[in-house]
Amino acid sequence: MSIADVVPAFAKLNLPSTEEYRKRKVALISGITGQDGSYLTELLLSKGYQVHGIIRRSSSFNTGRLHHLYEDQHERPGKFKLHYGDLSDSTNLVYIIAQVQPTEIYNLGAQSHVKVSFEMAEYTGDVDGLGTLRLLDAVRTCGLEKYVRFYQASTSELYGKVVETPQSETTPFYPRSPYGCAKLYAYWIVVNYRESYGMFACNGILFNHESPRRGRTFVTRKISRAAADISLGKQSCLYLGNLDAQRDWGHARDYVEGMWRMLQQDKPEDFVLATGETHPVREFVEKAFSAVGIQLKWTGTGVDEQAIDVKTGKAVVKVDPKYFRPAEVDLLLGNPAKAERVLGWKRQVDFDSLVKEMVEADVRAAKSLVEDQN
Ligand code: NDP
Ligand code: GDR
Repeated sequence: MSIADVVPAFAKLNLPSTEEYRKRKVALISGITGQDGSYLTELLLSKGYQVHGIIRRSSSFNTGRLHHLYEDQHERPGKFKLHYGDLSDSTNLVYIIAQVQPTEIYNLGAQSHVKVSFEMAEYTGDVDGLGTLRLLDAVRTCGLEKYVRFYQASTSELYGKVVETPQSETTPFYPRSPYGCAKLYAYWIVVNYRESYGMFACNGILFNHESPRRGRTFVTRKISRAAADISLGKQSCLYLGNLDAQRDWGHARDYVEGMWRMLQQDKPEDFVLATGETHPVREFVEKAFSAVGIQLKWTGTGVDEQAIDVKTGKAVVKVDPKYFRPAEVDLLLGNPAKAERVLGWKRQVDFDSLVKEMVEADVRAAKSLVEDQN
């Protein structure tokens, strides 16, 4: 029995066959204001989708990453719409889904910062874990479980403590943070709803992906901004936590293409998206500073480790233990073989190009800010 059988309002939705329904190409994105949301919106609009996004009410401006698209939509009305909502509000999710009647849902909304999740564990569990359940149940409440394709933003943080490398779809999970634990619940509820209700629901287990639109408190963007600002004399020193952590870093634009491909398959499956390379935080620092012409020399160990600008002799990178995490994920290295074979997906941007693009964008932004202030 579906909701349409018991609630008259839903019976009025008058749904066509699944084939007819899917021809409409209507996407709903939670987390549309984030890094991935903005790239995914660009991709889907370019493919002729009507794109709807869920945004949170905020006292400060939170649609900066979408600004260029929003302006453009005044020229092409009806292709892009934002709805106020929140993954903690079930009624609101039901209302949005009933209104939009999406063919594809991309659940990218999350409290996505691992370190913050130790401080806001319950909230992270609510939004990242139960929020996924709420969205899936909202689909069922609207009687759309056989109509909607569902993408879940799962993460390499599920692997956590190293059990094996490279990590693939069959590697056991061992999360190391409240964020990882919340995403573990989300991963399994997606699998469960797929198996229980025949939903087309997929987990994309994505390794770290970055871009000039990356949030400023994630390590790559924190480094690229600092390299830009230090080279322009606007900052003197960058303080970081664990320099030894190793990550498999790709470009966000490549990864949203993989998300879309997962929902175009004949059957729903889970996929790892990764580059198959890993690099320590320290190497990202070296390459970023080198991109602005600063060569570094490392001295000291542990909390006393620092990087000296070879030309000036000044310390430009230092360790601050306040950025250490109660439990760390030491090494992530993904195996994207299944995605390459089944989806025909492959990352396009390599590590060096990623670092260069991020640093150059931050140098441009810092210079234009200086010009604005003059
Ligand atoms: P961001 O942090 O840039 O974006 C998160 C988005 O979620 C923002 O739009 C944010 O809104 C929204 N959001 C936060 N809380 C809520 C809530 N309670 N209800 C509704 N929306 C909410 O993340 P990314 O774009 O980098 O990542 C997208 C998704 O992919 C996330 O789920 C993340 O956990 C996951 N992921 C990311 C990876 C990466 O390397 N980037 C790797 C693997 C998984 P607002 O702008 O208002 O804060
Ligand atoms: P991560 O990304 O935790 O992998 O989660 P983040 O960039 O925050 O950290 C990567 C590694 O760098 C170390 N580190 C620091 N991290 C931050 N943020 N700030 C610092 O100053 C710093 N110094 C060192 C961290 O300890 C860590 O080892 C990201 C998020 O996008 C998640 O949502 C996503 O699921 C995973 O990637 C895959």
